[in-house]
Amino acid sequence: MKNKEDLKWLKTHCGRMDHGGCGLLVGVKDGKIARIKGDRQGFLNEGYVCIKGLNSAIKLDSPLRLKHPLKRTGARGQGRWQEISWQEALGLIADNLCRIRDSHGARAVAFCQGMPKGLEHFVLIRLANIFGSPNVVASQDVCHAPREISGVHTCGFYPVADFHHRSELVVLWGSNITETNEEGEICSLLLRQLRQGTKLVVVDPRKTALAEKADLWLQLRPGTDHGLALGILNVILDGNLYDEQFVGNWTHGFEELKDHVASFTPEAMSKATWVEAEKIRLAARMMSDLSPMAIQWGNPIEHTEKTFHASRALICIMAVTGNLDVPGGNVRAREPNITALGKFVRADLIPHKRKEMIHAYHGAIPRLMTVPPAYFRRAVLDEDPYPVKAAYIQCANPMLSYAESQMTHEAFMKLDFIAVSELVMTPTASLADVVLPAATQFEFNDIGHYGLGHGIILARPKIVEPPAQCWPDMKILNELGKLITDPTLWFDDYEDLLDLVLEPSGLSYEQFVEKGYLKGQERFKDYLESGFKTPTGKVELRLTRADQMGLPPLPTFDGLPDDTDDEYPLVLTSAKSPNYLHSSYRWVESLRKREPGPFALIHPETAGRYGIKEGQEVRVETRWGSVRQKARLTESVHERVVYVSHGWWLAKNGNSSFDWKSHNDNMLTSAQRVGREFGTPNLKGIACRIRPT
Ligand SMILES: Nc1nc2c(c(=O)[nH]1)N[C@H]1C(S)=C(S)[C@@H](COP(=O)(O)OP(=O)(O)OC[C@H]3O[C@@H](n4cnc5c(=O)[nH]c(N)nc54)[C@H](O)[C@@H]3O)O[C@H]1N2
Ligand SMILES: Nc1nc2c(c(=O)[nH]1)N[C@H]1C(S)=C(S)[C@@H](COP(=O)(O)OP(=O)(O)OC[C@H]3O[C@@H](n4cnc5c(=O)[nH]c(N)nc54)[C@H](O)[C@@H]3O)O[C@H]1N2
Ligand code: SF4
Ligand SMILES: [Mo]
Repeated sequence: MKNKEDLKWLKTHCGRMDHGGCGLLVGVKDGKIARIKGDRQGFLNEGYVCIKGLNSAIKLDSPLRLKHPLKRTGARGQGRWQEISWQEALGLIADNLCRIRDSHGARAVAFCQGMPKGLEHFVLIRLANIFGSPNVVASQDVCHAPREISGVHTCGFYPVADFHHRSELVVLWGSNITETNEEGEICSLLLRQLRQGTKLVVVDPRKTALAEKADLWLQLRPGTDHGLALGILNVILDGNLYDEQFVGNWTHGFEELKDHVASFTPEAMSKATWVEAEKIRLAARMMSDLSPMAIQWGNPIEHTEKTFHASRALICIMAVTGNLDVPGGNVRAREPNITALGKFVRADLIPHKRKEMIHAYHGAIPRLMTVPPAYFRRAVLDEDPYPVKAAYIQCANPMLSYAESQMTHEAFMKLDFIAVSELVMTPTASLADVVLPAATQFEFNDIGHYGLGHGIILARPKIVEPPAQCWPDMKILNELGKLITDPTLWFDDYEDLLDLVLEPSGLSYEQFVEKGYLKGQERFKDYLESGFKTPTGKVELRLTRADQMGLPPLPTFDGLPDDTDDEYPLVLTSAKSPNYLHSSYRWVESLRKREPGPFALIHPETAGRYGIKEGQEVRVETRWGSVRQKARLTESVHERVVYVSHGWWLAKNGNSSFDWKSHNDNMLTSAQRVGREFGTPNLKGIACRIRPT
């Protein structure tokens, strides 16, 4: 145990272990991080810190970290590399990207990002825009675009749960924030409210810790969120349980929605969702009686091809119960006085982007600005709608994170050129032509939460030096930008990008660090003055521009994402691990000790039926593929539901080759059929079966 006195304590915010957000106190000794604890003054966390946060500095000293740029010498994926200088690495990338731009156009180069980790995501978009490629590929198809963009079309903004003001009711709809803390909705604020008497409804197929605490737990069939939301809407509208004044003054299409949901009775929806009709009625009554209500909506509503309907139906519930943009409800977070996203990413330089993005040719929803991975890979494999030949990838492991990993592999094997910026060698980096060693959290100055729509940005100042040859992604992109685009649009020092974000605030980065965070003005119900930012100025329960946009005008239930049958009688789903971020950090020993391998949650009755014992390895199969995981028997899941662990891969032969097939849940998913609006594949609610191996 280190003596407290030996340590120099510095303040920063956590990042890159999830969306980030917790204020941290970091104890440093001899240039190394020795301890981490939660900062009681943290605006979002009030001293809380999770297990990933506590372990987040250990990775910095891992012997597995990449320390030099690498050039592929053998065949793609063979694991033969040569160390090269940064100059040579950037030169190689520049030559190849420019060669492909000259022969196939800038749009043949894709810029790929995983979960946005910090400012690097927006610098990547800036680079793509200046380079002239409309194709920034991201996981938004299954992560936040459905919520955000359905919100923008329905009510003119992205309605986020407001935990900073008291709610009478919180509904955790497919969101397990004590374990995932998504987008900085840190659980400490919610837990405080629950202690103070806020009621809780949990919509989750699994009895989570919060479901145990809930006043009402709706254990739905995975992938039927749209059906459940419509059943609740039916009760609210049919029983006149809605906010008459708000509905009368501020909604468009109410009567049509009411007629439309008349057939989605609790009884009908109970069959589809497995939730008892009485519980659907009770949930609807609680949502109408208890005000303000905040719906904290999670990833699973975005993990089926029906996500547009699920997102729309939930926004309709927020609206008709009068909970949009009220304190303690679902609010439009006002941004602080900082540079607008469009200006930062130089959207002005690529006016044809909306028409030229790959997904525009697939009729995706307007305002979706990143390419869904399913459409990206079709462009590579089938040249549909046009060829894509190169990918620059940062902060992502698509071999694990995109649905249908086989398809990702085929696409990457076909690409003419791949560059990957990473911390360690991964299944994705192993397929690259050039691999760049990235600096990471604690090793450079960064800004957190920019562009997430929560009305706040967080200072993440550097705490320690990165290894000599590891560069922050922002620096890599700034230098690459000078080589492949107009150098006058880049900076001598990449840190000027931080100042560019802060410019309107009048603060330097150092002054921002002093403050810790910047928050937008706290204002509610702007619509009373200026209406909602939709074509009608009202919340569009029925979308007035639906026909024009080729979208369904009303949220509907047109069936399950996937049907079970005798061959595949069980239903597959998943949840994030509290110990890892997606496929990241399996190589951090302290985390690996906590969770050594992948496991599948199975109900004991079901396990018994298939002759499966606790801890035994099972094969989980869908119509698309099969994986092996260890059985963990638990009554917290329904008898017909199986949960698989997400994101597992293993390094073999001293880290020169990778097993990305045997345990990876995206071997069980398919990207062949996707929801047209967002290009979203089914990750949840997939028919499956199990057997002992
Ligand atoms: N089946 C299934 N698929 C899913 C999901 C699911 O629940 N089920 N979840 C989806 C969701 S919500 C998301 S957001 C995506 C996530 O998709 P990804 O973001 O691709 O997920 P990760 O596996 O975390 O990969 C991130 C990689 O970035 C690297 N990294 C970390 N820090 C840095 C850095 O500072 N610089 C660089 N260059 N690299 C860094 C890590 O080592 C890691 O390999 O996956 C989606 N895919
Ligand atoms: N520890 C950890 N934290 C993370 C991440 C991580 O990988 N690990 N990833 C980060 C990212 S990128 C994101 S987007 C967020 C996601 O954060 P969340 O939205 O909380 O994500 P999940 O854990 O996928 O799902 C939440 C809950 O949904 C339940 N669930 C499963 N299937 C269904 C279903 O069909 N319907 C409903 N209603 N519920 C279902 C699961 O049992 C789980 O309890 O977390 C972020 N934080
Ligand atoms: S909840 Fe997220 S931001 Fe907070 S310590 Fe954990 S990983 Fe970091
Ligand atoms: Mo995500």
